[in-house]
Amino acid sequence: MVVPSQTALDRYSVIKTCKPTGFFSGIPVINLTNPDAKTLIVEACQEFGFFKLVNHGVPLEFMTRLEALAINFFNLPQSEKDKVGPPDPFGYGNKRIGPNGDVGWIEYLLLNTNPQITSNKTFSIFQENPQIFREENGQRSTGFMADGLGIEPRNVLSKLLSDEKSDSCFRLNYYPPCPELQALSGRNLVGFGEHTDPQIISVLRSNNTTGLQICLRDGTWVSVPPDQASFFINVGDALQVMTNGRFRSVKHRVIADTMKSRVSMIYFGGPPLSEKIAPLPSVLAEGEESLYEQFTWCEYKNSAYKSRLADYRLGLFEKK
Ligand code: GA4
Repeated sequence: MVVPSQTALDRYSVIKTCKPTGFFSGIPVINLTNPDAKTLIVEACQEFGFFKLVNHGVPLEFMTRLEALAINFFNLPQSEKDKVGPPDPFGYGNKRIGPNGDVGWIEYLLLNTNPQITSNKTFSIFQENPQIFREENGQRSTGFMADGLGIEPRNVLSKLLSDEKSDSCFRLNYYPPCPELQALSGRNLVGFGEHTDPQIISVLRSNNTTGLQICLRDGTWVSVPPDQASFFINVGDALQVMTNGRFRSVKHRVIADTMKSRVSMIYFGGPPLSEKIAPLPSVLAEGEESLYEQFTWCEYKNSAYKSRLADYRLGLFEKK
């Protein structure tokens, strides 16, 4: 057994730990070619705010190639990586997440999906790829969501993601293994602390390493079995508001693995900055009022960047 030294422990001391939990077998799996897909997606978004997409049409080889590029980047000498950091908010980050003191056992690259905004050479390799996440998965899923909810027109959500002014971003996360700490305490390090995503939806693809956990309605945390061939979709805060609380913005977190590194890529689909975020009229029943004060995406994003990861960000916008 590896016995960790005091210095090794000091290195970890600011990062929270967490006991491993069992795999959850109840994650909804959606096959977009299934005629019931829209109904199943709506059910999944209401109950979990989360589902797994299979038969999405993106070849595994494409994802593996992208993953190899990401690993190449994270394997660069620290001094090279530091040249494209710190993230403000875009760029390379190491342990620090966001501007308000959150930390995790993670390295990452946060990119704007609009190439005009970040024109760095390191980033340009990845900048064409969010399109695959967005078009094949994000826009198709939101189309099914709108259909399932009976929203007219069907493209009202997906249009916000494809708008040339859409405020979306792409994130590459690298979670190194943490064997020393596990040996000492039987606990794992928290890679990315619990939070909800502020945007409309997030589309995630990871390698076959465990780590992602979601919080169920009753507050229990469960582990999502990894599947490198699939994509996972998260409902974000903006979509919770647009459905007047019918869809749940899912609380989730990532625990570092003891032995294997976890590599994930996530597209966060946000609307244009000036977009008003409010329940879609066709979602509301007769006489039903919005649960939230009206705000723009820009206002919500500014407020999110003043918060800590685990804060309940929608609370500030709920009607009293
Ligand atoms: C969570 C979802 C996305 O990863 C992200 C994150 C952002 C960041 O890492 O800079 C935030 C976090 C996320 C929510 C609250 C704020 C902003 C860190 C943080 C403490 C890129 C995003 O859009 O919001």
